[in-house]
Amino acid sequence: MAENCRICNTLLTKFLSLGEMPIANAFLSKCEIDEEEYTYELAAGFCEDCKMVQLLEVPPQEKYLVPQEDEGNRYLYFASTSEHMVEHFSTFADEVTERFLSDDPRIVEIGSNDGIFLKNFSDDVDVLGIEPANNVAEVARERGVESINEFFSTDVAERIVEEHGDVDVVFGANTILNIPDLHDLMDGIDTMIRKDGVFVMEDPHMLEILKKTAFDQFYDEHLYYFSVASITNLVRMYDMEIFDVKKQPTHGGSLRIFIQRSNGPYQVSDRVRAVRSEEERAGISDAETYRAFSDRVQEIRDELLAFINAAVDDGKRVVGYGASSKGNIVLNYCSLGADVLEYIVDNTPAKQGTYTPGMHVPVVAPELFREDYPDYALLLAWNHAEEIMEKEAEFIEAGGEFVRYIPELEVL
Ligand code: DWN
Repeated sequence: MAENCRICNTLLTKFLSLGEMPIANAFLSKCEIDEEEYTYELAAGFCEDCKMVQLLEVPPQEKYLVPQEDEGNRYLYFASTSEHMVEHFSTFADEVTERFLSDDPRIVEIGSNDGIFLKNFSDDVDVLGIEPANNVAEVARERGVESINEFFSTDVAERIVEEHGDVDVVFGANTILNIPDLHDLMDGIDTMIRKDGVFVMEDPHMLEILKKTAFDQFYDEHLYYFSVASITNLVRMYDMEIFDVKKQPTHGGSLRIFIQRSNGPYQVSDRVRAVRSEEERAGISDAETYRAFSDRVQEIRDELLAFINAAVDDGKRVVGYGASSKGNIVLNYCSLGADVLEYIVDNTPAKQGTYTPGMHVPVVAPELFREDYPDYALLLAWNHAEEIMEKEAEFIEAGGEFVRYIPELEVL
């Protein structure tokens, strides 16, 4: 378990432990549920020097990118399962085309998943996805997105520049936080982007995690929880700077951060200072803020358990909605199993018919939910609440109720 910051080597201040956890995305087949599952201590620390919030123990990536018998590996998250996310990346592709592409346009995406972003560019733009999950990259290729099956590294960056040339834009959405060695990442970015090139990263924003007490963002895949404060310190080590930031509603509150070489062509937007000030007012640089966060996490658990136990005692039927990685953290941290949650609804075919890691709640298709509505549906994918509630309007009309626990317990 790391005691020192992976960015600047300062001793970390541990502030959160959610106990022994299975891998959040390691859904099990029926014959696997009797086997022992890999677990680790899910704990996080804060660096009082460079302000980076990070996981203390980093489980091996093969635990969620599961090796397959026929070689390769398999990952169970397909970004295009959400129509809102499809729209979100299409809009950003338009912005990239307008703001950042040169006459010899070239884009690389780190963690390109099923091609949700890169598929939006016209044929005259040279796009390349880097996606370590074989099954997910295959879907991207079917959509016409050239994808290489590797983890990003400086070596990969050098090869890309040799084979394709340097690039206008490197983008990573919900991926940069997964990369253990951010120094190697930054070396790779430095290798790939042109003199006037940009690096854009988009990940859950630590400010929003604090505001919403979104403790379920902490899990094995998410090694870092970024802020303008921490990323400013990281990119400065590579003679780069943040020139713009844009808040995004996705994944519970994300921040899109635009980075260029120091004194690059883009003027530094006022938004950078505004978000940085907001972070400071919220105590992002103060260890006490994180200790208070940890206390609020326990309060949410107590309230959620009290609600579910009362509902079950009252003879109500409760299910989960959205077999998200985040949901599995909540189920395990609160010990919510199949004795209280009948099943979890999910529209990802690869998850249907499996059991959740640790608590072994069965995952079913939405059709089963619609056949015989329960009383309550716990929004385990609370970040998609609007989209899910739109799709399941009939459940609400039939008297069913959605329940959310982030930012606080609420029957919707
Ligand atoms: O950071 C990550 C994000 C981007 O995706 C990864 N580490 C892994 C994954 O996290 P997650 O599993 O918590 O993501 P979501 O998007 O919150 O998962 C939502 C789940 O809900 C998916 O399994 C799909 C499902 N879903 C559904 O059943 N009906 C989603 C929508 C929108 C729906 O209408």
